[in-house]
Amino acid sequence: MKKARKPLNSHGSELKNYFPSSKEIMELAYGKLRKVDVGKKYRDPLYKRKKLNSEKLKAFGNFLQKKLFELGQLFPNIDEMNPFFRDLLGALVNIDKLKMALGKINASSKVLKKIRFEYGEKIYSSKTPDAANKHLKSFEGRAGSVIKKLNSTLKTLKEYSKLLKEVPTIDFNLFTMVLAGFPNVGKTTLLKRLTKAKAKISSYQFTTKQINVGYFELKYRKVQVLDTPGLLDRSELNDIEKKALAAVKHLASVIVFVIDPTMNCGFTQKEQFDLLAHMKKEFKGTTIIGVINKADLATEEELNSAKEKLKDFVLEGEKENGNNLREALIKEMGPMVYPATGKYLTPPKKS
Ligand SMILES: Nc1nc2c(ncn2[C@@H]2O[C@H](COP(=O)(O)OP(=O)(O)OP(=O)(O)O)[C@@H](O)[C@H]2O)c(=O)[nH]1
Ligand SMILES: [Mg+2]
Repeated sequence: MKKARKPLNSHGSELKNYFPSSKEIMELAYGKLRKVDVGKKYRDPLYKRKKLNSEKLKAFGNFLQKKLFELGQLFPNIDEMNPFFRDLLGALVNIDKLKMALGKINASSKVLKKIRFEYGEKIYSSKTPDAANKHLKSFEGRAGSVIKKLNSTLKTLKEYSKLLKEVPTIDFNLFTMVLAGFPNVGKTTLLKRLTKAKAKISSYQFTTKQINVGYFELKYRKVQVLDTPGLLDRSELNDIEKKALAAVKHLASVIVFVIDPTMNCGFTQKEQFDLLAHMKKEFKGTTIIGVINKADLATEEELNSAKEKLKDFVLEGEKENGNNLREALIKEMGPMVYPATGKYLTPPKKS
């Protein structure tokens, strides 16, 4: 039975395994070949040699074919991928190059299979033990050159496999809030206020380069928080920003747009509100909760100016400790029905 490919985000642990070069693959294959022994049960020298070499060819060829297959399987099937992962993958690697590399691995595996049968026949019909040895050697040479030609392809895949380890594990069934906003406004700080996620915070812009994931419970419901890299308000996105947008576009049950009303983040209020306006246009169907963060740092004037620009807002800062945002999210999540009784755990939203 054909083994199903695993989803993109389940590759983390496997990709920690060492990704071999073509030279290392050959060394492993020769290790398999050397172990082959047919014992003493065959008396006829020619028959024994043919049997031994056939077994060696099988061990050597099978190993190479299996190894290439396994390496190819470490990567997701791009055409059947979830749209979020596809967009994220596009920001991490060159998809065409990845497809080409996987295609080469696949084609080489087929070539190996073909020549394995070809040389298997030759060994089987050898007239002398020497001829059987010669055919085995030729097979080793041909298979070796197939693997050697893959060297740069394997290097590319090794590099890509490292990048794919950055892909987060995401539960597509959970209520998911995506933190978005300019760099340095406090998105990761909010993630940490709400969840126990381990993530890096610093006073530099673009601290978050990948998507951080955390979870917390709100009225008996598990909420997934995705903290994204900072976005700038411009049409040409870099790869870091593309990841943020992929999360917002495909995963957000609600977008939490974080605004730093002070100049502490390095951006003006105007720049941030312009981005918010663009996001509102771009993601019309998704609720955006505007959070005015760093309330502890902001002056009266800065706060008032931000509040004027937002019809509804949530005030956050060190003192608020995520509580105002929690309240806003409870409202947004709507009523929760307990499946066993059909009763509401949280009261239905009044419309
Ligand atoms: N005083 C104060 N500082 C804050 C608050 N929230 C965040 N900061 C500080 O602001 C800086 C940036 O915080 P981060 O959480 O890394 O910001 P970010 O939006 O995740 O930044 P990027 O990952 O670069 O996009 C850090 O120095 C934080 O300590 C807050 O509510 N009050
Ligand atoms: Mg961050």
